[in-house]
Formats: sequence, C-alpha cells, structure tokens
Amino acid sequence: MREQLEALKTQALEQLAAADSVDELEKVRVQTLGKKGELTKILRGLGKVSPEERPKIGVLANQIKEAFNQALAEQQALLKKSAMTARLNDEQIDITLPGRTPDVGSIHPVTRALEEMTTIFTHMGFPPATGPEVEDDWYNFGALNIPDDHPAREMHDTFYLPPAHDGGKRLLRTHTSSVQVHFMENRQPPIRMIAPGKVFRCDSDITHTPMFHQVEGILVDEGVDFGQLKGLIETFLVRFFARELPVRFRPSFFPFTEPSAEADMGCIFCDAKGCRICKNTGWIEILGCGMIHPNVLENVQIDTEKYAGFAFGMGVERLAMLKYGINDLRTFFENDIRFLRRHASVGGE
Ligand code: 2NL
Repeated sequence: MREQLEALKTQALEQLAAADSVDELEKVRVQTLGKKGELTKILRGLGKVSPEERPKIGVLANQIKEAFNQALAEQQALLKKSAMTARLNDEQIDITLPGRTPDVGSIHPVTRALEEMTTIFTHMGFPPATGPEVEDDWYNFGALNIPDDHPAREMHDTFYLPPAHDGGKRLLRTHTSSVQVHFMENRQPPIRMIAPGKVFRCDSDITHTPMFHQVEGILVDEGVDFGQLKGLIETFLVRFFARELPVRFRPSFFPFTEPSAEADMGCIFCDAKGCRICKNTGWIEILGCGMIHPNVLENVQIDTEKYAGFAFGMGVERLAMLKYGINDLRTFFENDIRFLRRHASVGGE
C-alpha cells in the first residue's frame, strides 16, 4: 500500500503541474481527493493492512494530502497570475481614443424665454399664477366679453372636448386670460399678476402651431391708466431684449379691452433702417394690450365706479424667435437635437 500511495503522489503532482486551467486543476483534485478519488480508493483498503502498519500509512496519507493541497494552491496562483498577464496584454486601453461626452439636458428655448419673462414681471411686482388648460365657455369666452357669434368660438378655431356631465361646453383654453378671470373672481383690488402658460388653437401652418405659449398680465386698482401700461411694457421690452428700444402703441381692438392697442418695437435686426423681418417698416409687432373692458371687471364682481385695470398679452414663441434669432416657428417643436443644442441653456443662463 505504501508503494501505491507513493505512486499516486508522484502521478497526482505531475498532473497538477501539467494542468493549464483552473478547470483542469479542479478535475485533478476531484480525481485524487474526491469521494471516488484515487486516494480515497486506496484508503478504503486500509482494513487489510496490519494494525502496526495502519497508523504509519495514515500519516503517509495525510502527508500526501497536504503535499497535494499545497501543490494545488501553488498551481492555482500560477495560473491566475498568467491569466492576468494575458488579459493585461490582450485588453490594452487606447488612451488616445476620444472620450465619451455625457448627454447633458438643457432648457428648451421656449421655456427659457417664458422663465425670463416671468422673472422680469415678478421683479416689477407681477408674480405668476396658473390655471386649468381645460376650460368651459364662460372662463375662456363669456367672462371676457367675447360675443356668442365671435369667430374664435367656431369649431374650426377652438379645440372642443366632449361636453361636461351637465352638458356644458369644454375646450382647451385659447388664451391664458381664463387664468386671470379665475384669479380676479376670488379677489378684490389691488390685483397684479401674470399668467404664463400653454394655449391651444385649431390652426397649423408655417406661422401657427396648434399649441403655443402666452404670457398675459393684469393690474387692477384705483386710478390705473394707460400711461402706466405704456411704462410697464416699455420697461419690460428693454429688460427682455437687454437694450434701449423705441416702442410705439397703435390703436387696435379686442373684445376684452377698451381702448385697445398693439405695441411695436423698433426692429432689432436692422436698427429701424428697414429689412425683411420688419418688412421695411422699421417696426416689429410685439404684443396686444389695453384697459380692461368694464364688462369683464363686472363679470368678476369688481366695482367699475371705483376701480380700473389694464391688461396685456404676448406670444412667447414670437418673442423667443426675435430674441434668439430663430426664423422658423416650427423648429421649436421638431425636437431636432442640433437645434436644441444650438439654443441650449443650462442652469438658468
Ligand atoms: C395678444 C393680445 C391681449 C389681454 C390680452 C386680457 C385679460 C383679461 C382682461 C382683459 Cl382677464 N384683457 N388680456 C388684453 C389685451 C390683449 O393679448 O395679441 N396676445 C398674444
């Protein structure tokens, strides 16, 4: 049995030395020390050995086991090291490759313009308020003195939704004036606020999108006059475009204001010399405004003997196009990544 064991030792150690993978090492280990392994097999015959010899054989078997395990560990370490060396040689990193630039999100130019406008008005004492985008007929039209037969109320101008449970008309607001109606309804003067947000009109061509953004604002108090409105609008435009600008007011008409006006600013593309953008007039139409019609104030229980108000409204996309030099309205909504990157602003810049 002693010879058998010695032979096994030599054989097993040779097998270990010849193994060139971790898998093979494991195979050798199972073949030698496993339940059905060679060493186990030999030791099963221990009963036939004389009682004097038995402990000596036991000691020898243990020595073999130990020698085997040590050789196994050494060979394992060797294989790991050479595997690592091979990987280090194979998997070299090319440090001259360009890095991967992470995609960083940015503020959409419309959002940016909306936020800039909101900030300027807030600094002038007109904080923003919000309201529902789905309205009924009263908040969007009736309360604003818009007559029943006004074309804006037509199916092909306004998005109507299925009627409410009580049969009342429901629609997507066509201007943010409805927010101001809600706001005034719950308050008494002095009232100062703006309503920035999305509005919807059934209209789509090169200069119209079915959804766009507005900022409207109102001031209602004792002794409010048109001169104050002009001052506010001029100051706003100078701040928004960050330059001195001539501003003029032309008479106009809106059902919800009387008198009404449209404001133009001197063309910032040609310094009022005349160009394609201002159609050689030197002026660019920028917003609508006026003194709030007494009917509107009465609709929200504000005493027109005591109070007066002014209101204004402007399109955010239009102002953004002028400020950032964007010449096609549709580019705002195409989400072409090159356009978005070009007009990106990150972190409130
Ligand atoms: C435009 C014109 C305007 C208003 C909006 C308004 C709101 C209330 C009462 C009276 Cl609650 N008026 N808003 C007034 C005049 C013009 O917008 O061209 N917007 C893009």
